[in-house]
Parts: sequence; C-alpha cells; structure tokens
Amino acid sequence: MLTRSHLRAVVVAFLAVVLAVAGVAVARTTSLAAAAAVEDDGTDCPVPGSGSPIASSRLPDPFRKVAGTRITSKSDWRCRRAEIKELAERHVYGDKPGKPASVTGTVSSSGITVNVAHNGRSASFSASVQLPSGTGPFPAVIVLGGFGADTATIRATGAAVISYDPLAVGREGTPRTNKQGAFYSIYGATSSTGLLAAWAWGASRIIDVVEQSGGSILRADAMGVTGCSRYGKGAFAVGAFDQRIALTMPIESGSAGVPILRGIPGESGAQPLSSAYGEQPWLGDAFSAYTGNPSSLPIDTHEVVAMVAPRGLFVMENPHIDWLAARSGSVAALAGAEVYKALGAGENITYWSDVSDGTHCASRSEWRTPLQQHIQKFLLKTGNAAGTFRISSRKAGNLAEWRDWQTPTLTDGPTTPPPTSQPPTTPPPTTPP
Ligand code: MCU
Repeated sequence: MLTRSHLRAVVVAFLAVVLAVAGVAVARTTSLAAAAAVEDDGTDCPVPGSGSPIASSRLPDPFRKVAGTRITSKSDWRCRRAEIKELAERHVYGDKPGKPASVTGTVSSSGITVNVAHNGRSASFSASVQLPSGTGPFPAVIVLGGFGADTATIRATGAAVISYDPLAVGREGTPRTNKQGAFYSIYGATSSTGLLAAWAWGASRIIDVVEQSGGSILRADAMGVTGCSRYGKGAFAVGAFDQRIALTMPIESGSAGVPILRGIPGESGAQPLSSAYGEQPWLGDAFSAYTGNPSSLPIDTHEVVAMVAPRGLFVMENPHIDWLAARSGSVAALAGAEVYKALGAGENITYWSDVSDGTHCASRSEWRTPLQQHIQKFLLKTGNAAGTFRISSRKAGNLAEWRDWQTPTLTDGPTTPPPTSQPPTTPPPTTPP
C-alpha cells in the first residue's frame, strides 16, 4: 500500500531529478558561453589542405566540411571551426602562428610588458592598464587603438581596460615586402601575414602573459576585446582567432572587418576590396587573388563570425556612412548567427546598427547599456541579457538573397563514428575436387 511517507519520498526523488536536469541545462548554457582555456582548441583536428578557390556568388555553407559532407552534431563544430580557421588564414588574413617558444612579461596595476623569443629572434611590446574601482582580480577588455570604445563605460562595470597599440606589433604605412613591428621582427619583414592577424597574435601574447601572471590583478579567463574602424577589423580578428576571448565587440569595422566580402562590390559606396587590401597591408598577401572576384573565395566573413561562436559577440555598425559597408555587415552577422543558433547559443550574438549619430567612431548613448550588459553577461557573469538584432532600415541586408543552404538541427551527442570496416569473412572451405 502507498503510504503518505512513500508518496513524500517519491515527490522528493522526482524533484531531485528535475533539479539535477535543470542544473545540467544551466551548466550547459553557461559552458556554451564560456571561453575556451586555450587559444585554439582544434589543433588536433584533421584539416584537409585543399580549400581551393570555388565559384559561388552565395555565401559558402558554414556547416559543410571541406570533404563535402555536412556536420550533424554540435560536437562536430569544434573541428569544422578548425577548417574555417585554416581557410581564413590561407585566403584572407595570412597565417597567425601559435604561441612562440618563449613568452615572458609582467602585469602590474598600470601596465603589461610582453617579451617574445622564437627561432633566435626576439621582440617586446607593452600595453597600459587601467583598473576599475574595487578589488581584483578583474576581468579585462583589450581596447585596440585609441578611439571608439568609451573606456569609462567599460570600467564602470567593474572590468579593467588594457589599452593595446596594435601598431607596435604590425605597423601601418609599410609596403607588403617590408612589414614592420614586433610580429615581423619575429616572423620576418616579408611574412605574407597581414596586419590584422599580426595584431591578433599580439593580443594573444598579452593574454599569455596575463595567464602566466597567476591572475592576482587580471583574470585571463574573463577577457574581452573591442576597437573601432581599422581597430574594429582588428578586434574582430582578435576574437575570432583566440578562443580565450569571452567577448568580442567590433565597432564600425567596414571592409576587411565584419562585412561579407561578397557583398562589398554590390554595396553602393562601400570601401572596395582593392582599397581594403591596398590602403594598408591589413589582409594577408594571398587576398590579392580575390579583390576582383570574392565569389571565388572558399570562405566569407560570416564564417569568421561563426569562429567566435558560441562565445559572446556584439557587433556595432554605423549605417550613415556608405564606406562602412553596414549592409554587408548585417548579412555577415545574420548568416553567422545561424551557426550560433545551431549550437544552441543564439542568445550570445548581438548586432546593432540602429544608431542616430552619423559620426564615425562616435561615443554613442545607444550602445552604452548593451555594452555594459555584454560585459556583465560574458565577463563578470552577473547578467544574462538576451542577444538582439537591431538592424537599421538604412542598411538592412537580406540573408535569403545570400544563402542557398539551410540551418541544420545539430544533435547534442557526439557524432556516430563511421562504421569500422569489418575484416572480410573467411569464405567457406571449398571442397577439393
Ligand atoms: C573603417 O576603417 C577604416 C577604413 O577602412 C579606411 O578606409 C579609412 O581610411 O579609415 C578607417 C578608420 O580606421 O578610421 C579611423
């Protein structure tokens, strides 16, 4: 007979199961948003060396592997991302080498020094630090260049600001055959790597030093990045290429930043690809093959957006200046968001071009609150603001015009391993004649 105490025990057990399941769900959501503990968690992935030019005016399918089949599970994304990273380096940015043989340095409450040595060459650079009030260790936002992001807005949330001058790592104004700065002192002045990948490499070395510092002042596991204009291009590359970055916030990045490369030739007034390639050596030398025909690129920037997934991404764009290619920017974010959604992380991407002030890199009241909410959600872990798309009607791209693929429903579990080939069954003995 079912007594009252039996009933109570059943209810308690049921509640325990419900709470445990909910706990797992919460843990999963949190871990989805979390940054990885390493710069690149796909170094063990098989990456086919093809990635030859294609011919497609539509955006390549981010879910289709180089070998031809589509991924089916969320866990497949890790190695698909590794393929995209390889294509992005080979065709767009140039190679971003991993951690050099020696990275040393210091972190203090006012600055970070970085010393790098590799293959008998060495270089150093530094960044300044401004702490928020309160007691550390603090999360930190790496701010590239001197304009765009309002550092007081960042510090008011309780995060530190690391002011990083990327020009010390990859100088502007040099010919491609004689690139300068800390990166090129190590990898050579004729390296085919463009400035954006060099800047990204420098930011990764700053994070190495913060990691090695033991975390008493700054936390390496709660890092964000931002920058405006050319430094928005840089911030986007920093976040895409280092999975320790928990929050990426490119501002008004324009051509060679977030906007889809295929969209730029058809977007009236947008900075042409030849100009983005030629104004400064921002992109890798290999991109010269594509300035006139981005349709043959085996990749586009929606997949660079997807490289950030499932980590926090807040893309800010200005629809008042044609040169900034905000329509192509909205398509990159919309298409990249399909990967976020497939990974169950649709809440982690925000795109915002609905702003009133047309000044480039202005300090905008519209972005102040979402910027702080993003820092709270992804760095301080005290908020959970929803991801939003606020696309200005001035420059609203239409994703349907740009894709011929649909977003798959990815399974949660690991992929079913391909059937292992069975040893041939021994044929029955033939009766001798
Ligand atoms: C949007 O970023 C660039 C743009 O690509 C360049 O053509 C222009 O010269 O400078 C912009 C910028 O960095 O402005 C501060």
